Amino acid sequence: MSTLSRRALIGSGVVAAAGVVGSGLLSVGRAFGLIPPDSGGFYGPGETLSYAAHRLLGRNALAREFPRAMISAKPFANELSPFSENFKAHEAANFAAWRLDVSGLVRSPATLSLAELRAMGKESQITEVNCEEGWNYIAEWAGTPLSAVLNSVGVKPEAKYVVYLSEDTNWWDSIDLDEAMHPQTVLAWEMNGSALPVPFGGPLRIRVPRQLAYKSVKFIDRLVVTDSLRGFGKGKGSASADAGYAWYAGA
Ligand SMILES: Nc1nc2c(c(=O)[nH]1)N[C@H]1C(S)=C(S)[C@@H](COP(=O)(O)O)O[C@H]1N2
Ligand SMILES: [Mo]
Repeated sequence: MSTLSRRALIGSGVVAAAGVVGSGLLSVGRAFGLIPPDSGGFYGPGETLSYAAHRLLGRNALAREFPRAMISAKPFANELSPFSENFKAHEAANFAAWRLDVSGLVRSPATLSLAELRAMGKESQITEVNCEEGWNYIAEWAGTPLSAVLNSVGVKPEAKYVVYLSEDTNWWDSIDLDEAMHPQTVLAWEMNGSALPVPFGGPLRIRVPRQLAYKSVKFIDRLVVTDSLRGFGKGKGSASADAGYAWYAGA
């Protein structure tokens, strides 16, 4: 850590803020981009502390990657609500008409097929899925780096977050641009060398391996680049945060 960033950390008072996040401190934090969207609630000061510390110290840190021999023999897929008729029709057609819609604060909004996504790049990683309830598994994921998609549509300078949504579930979430541009954040379409199975989020699932698995939303069909999370749900940045979990779920 550089002296400058240590000084910024201490100088902003964020480290000492756990119990005392006042409006002055919040505005300093905001100026440094250190205030998460769910900072307002009971756990707000703690969330701010954790997010600020990670953002200052671990911007480029990598999620742990594992050797191939450690891939779980029986990965566990979380139970899902029943699929819509629309989703079932896509599945029956092998997702040929599945599209990822990319909009918001971008220069060239796009609607991308899986083939177009595949053509934009492939990044593989053997990482762990960590559920907040305590279970986990290791798998190999491959897909298009989210950074490749964002670079191709052109993110406008005022953008701060990428929101990802799924028409088929009410699960949605968002990450800041640092996390979105991180090399391990991928739009995965492959798992353990095969097309991503539907129970694990096929045809397209975001993998955010530096954070808990609830951030890794399945069946992604829409990305919205935005400077504010206010227009989404209750404004806390994700369905999970609206339900009381932390928006920033870094381990
Ligand atoms: N669309 C959607 N994505 C989701 C979920 C979900 O219910 N629906 N569950 C989340 C939670 S809480 C976890 S722990 C992981 C589980 O991933 P797995 O099914 O690959 O085990 O998916 C996350 N992504
Ligand atoms: Mo979970």
